[in-house]
Amino acid sequence: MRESWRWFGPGDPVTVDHIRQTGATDIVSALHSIPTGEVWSVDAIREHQALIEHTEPGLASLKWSVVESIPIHEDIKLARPGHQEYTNRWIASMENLARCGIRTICYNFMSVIDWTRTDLDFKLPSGAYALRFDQKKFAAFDLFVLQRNDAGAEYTKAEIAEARQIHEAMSAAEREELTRNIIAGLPGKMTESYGLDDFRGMLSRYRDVDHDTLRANLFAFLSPVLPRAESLGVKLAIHPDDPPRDLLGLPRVICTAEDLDLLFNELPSPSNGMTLCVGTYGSRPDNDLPAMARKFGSRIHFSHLRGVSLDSGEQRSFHEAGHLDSDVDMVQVIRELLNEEERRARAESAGDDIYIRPDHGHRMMDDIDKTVNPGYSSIGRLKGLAEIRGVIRTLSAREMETQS
Ligand code: DNO
Repeated sequence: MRESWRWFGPGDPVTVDHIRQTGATDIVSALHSIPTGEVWSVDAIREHQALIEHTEPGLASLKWSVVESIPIHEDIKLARPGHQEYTNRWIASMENLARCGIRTICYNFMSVIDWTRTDLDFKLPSGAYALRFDQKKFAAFDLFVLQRNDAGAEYTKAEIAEARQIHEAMSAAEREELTRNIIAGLPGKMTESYGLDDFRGMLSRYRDVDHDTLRANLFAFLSPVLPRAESLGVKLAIHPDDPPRDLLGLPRVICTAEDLDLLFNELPSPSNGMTLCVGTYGSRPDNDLPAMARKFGSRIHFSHLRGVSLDSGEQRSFHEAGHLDSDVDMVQVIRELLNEEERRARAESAGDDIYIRPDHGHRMMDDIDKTVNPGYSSIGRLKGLAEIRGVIRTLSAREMETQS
């Protein structure tokens, strides 16, 4: 298992030199300043790579091993006329990355919004802060801030009444903050930031796009991408939709084991892989994470290790829990990933390591008063990495014992 760490580039308050101190060996990064739909040139990739990989003598080196993510243009998701040109450009970026030795690429197929939370400062009993998705607040936004056409039909009368109360109790500043969190911005999102009107416009373009259509558009995108990826030795790792269900009337198609079955049955190329984002898949109670890790083992090229704790009443609401303290049995998930690596080693699939990263972390201790990217503070992630590393070492040592 290769320990990686996400770096957002030169503006990231957590620097490459800080990351080196965590003991992680690999970097997950992207060229966030290049607009969606433009090709990542070899020069731009090399420049970013040098920022990561240039190492002072005597220091441990880091390698940019995983891209998260090359964004996919909305025209591809909507299969609008001319979308093939955007697919060609996506392929050109992939080819340029491969030329620079970077061959694991995470991407997602979420429309209009990327990963979504309602609260960035949810206070935990420890005094640290976590990210949270609150279904009731989300409904308040959808129904009374956005006032989306047709939204009313998607909620029960009781839900609408509760959302109205929540909306009425919020100050103007709170409403603005909720709006900002949802439409403008979490770090690493692969979609544009919008004002409310543009946002409504973007949503309306999906009015006639149902699950089957969006899935067909995903498959149509992958059809020319996968053969090229295969010939370059590139592994694609689709990230699930977070949270894993329809939002704002948008269909979402990478949410469950059934969705993954459809994807891999349709396009069995070995380059067609996935990011096992434990926190995202774990945000719905019907996803059994250890079983998914076992079932899709050979498809997993990258894993985000974190977990959520679902609210006991409204199970569509959750907050991000400690890495080993969520509703998911993380030890069991890691055991499955180690088993998969064992299997690959026996099959001599050299170089087929699974990259893992501690995904998100609580904002805690010295980070509370610092400006950090929501979810991407250093101390909380370091705590997560340390816990995960302990599990990996312990399970690996036991495995060695049983073999000898
Ligand atoms: C959140 C992340 C997302 C993810 C992209 C993948 O922390 O998991 O930013 O990187 O959606 O394409």
